[in-house]
Amino acid sequence: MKLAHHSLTCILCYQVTYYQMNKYQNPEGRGRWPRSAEERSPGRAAGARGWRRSLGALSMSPAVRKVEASGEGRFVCVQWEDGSESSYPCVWLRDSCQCPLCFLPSAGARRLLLEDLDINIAVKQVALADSKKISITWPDEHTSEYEAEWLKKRCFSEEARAVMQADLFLPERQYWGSDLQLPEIAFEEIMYNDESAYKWLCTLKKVGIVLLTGAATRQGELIRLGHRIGFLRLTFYGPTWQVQDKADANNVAYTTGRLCFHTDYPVLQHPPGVQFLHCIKQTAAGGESEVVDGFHVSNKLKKQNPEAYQILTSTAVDYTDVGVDYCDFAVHCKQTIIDTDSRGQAIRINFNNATRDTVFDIPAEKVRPFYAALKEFNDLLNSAEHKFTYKLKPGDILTFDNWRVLHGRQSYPSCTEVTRHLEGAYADWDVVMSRLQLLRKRVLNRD
Ligand code: OGA
Ligand code: NM2
Ligand code: ZN
Ligand code: ZN
Repeated sequence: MKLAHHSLTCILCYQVTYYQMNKYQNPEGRGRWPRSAEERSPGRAAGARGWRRSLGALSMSPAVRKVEASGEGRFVCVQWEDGSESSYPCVWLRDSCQCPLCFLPSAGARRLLLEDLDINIAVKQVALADSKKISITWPDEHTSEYEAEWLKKRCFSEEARAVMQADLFLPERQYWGSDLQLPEIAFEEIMYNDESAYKWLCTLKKVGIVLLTGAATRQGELIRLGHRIGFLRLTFYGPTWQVQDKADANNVAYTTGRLCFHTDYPVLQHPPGVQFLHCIKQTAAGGESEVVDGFHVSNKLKKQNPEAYQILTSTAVDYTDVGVDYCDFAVHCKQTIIDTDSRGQAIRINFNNATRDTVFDIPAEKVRPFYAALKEFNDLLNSAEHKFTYKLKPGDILTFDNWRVLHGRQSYPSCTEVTRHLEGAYADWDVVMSRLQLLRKRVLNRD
């Protein structure tokens, strides 16, 4: 009864499905992906090789030569015009049905419930609707259609998956040391020009640091920058925060003292992914900024002293921050100094020596080896080969990956007047990556 209704409705909706699927996936109904950025604006796409590479992988408008069921109907095998083949598990095909009963196009989300998915499902019939579309009839007479291009992108081969994942997560990294050529873009450019904003965020993801120049030397510019990407990350130090020498400072950053290499806010379970430091006023003497590529140094440590690396990637360190600012706070958290992914690659550094707690929840005999490992990491961070020094000028906004780049500052003379003032703010990588993907679609005409 339910099934009959389901398939009937599905057939009735078919025209709608077809239209909505296209609208969702390719609103302007283009037959091919657009030209490269370089083609569209010659000379403006310097450094755009990365864009073209990913475009190349997506620019195919594949045609299907043949489609058939295989593996006792548990797979659908697509033979492409170029001779290659892709095999799709039926359970995934059924789960991914794009009809209006199974999929809500306005949300781009699955309506189908897992309860209603038969994981042993096999196709009843599979056919080529045309060279750009396949059609499947399921045992309950429900029918599904899949566009060739949509299928090709979702091919399960290792290579195709790698292309798709690279497109979604932009994992490419350019490691650097003291030789860093600090990437620079004019602040107003990224505020009003999508191509510049796209380049800013691509570089921020790949290199981990970009200097924006020529901002007004007043508070509030980071609020504007926050609106440009979406929104800023609020913390206990406020929506934005003022780095200057303060009486009864509630953080070591708010003194004139030297700050050794750190990432901000490892006391939060999800430390801010991106940090902005806007120089409003700079002291004549001292106050230079230092930055270092924490991922590059982690790789070095792993090679140089695997045991130290093992300690720093496995020891949970206690952090604490107690005080009053935006509101009162008493925060505690455990973090490993170096977070790694399932393949052992460093994905986040969590190190601020100032907020590392005196409470240390490890057996006494492991304490000294931990300090030895941390010292070795710290020595590598500070080596002349790895650290890059730059003195911010009023109007500069340093933007950097707070999960990757450790930063510090040299001390400067204390004075009754404020001689140095930075406004700071955070953003989450979720928000930044979201803006990056939207800009990419717009800049590359891919919406
Ligand atoms: C901070 C910080 C750097 C500086 O506020 O966390 O690292 O140059 N400031 O003052
Ligand atoms: N400030 C700069 O981990 C930290 O305490 C970083 C945060 C005070 C907002 C400093
Ligand atoms: Zn369906
Ligand atoms: Zn800091």
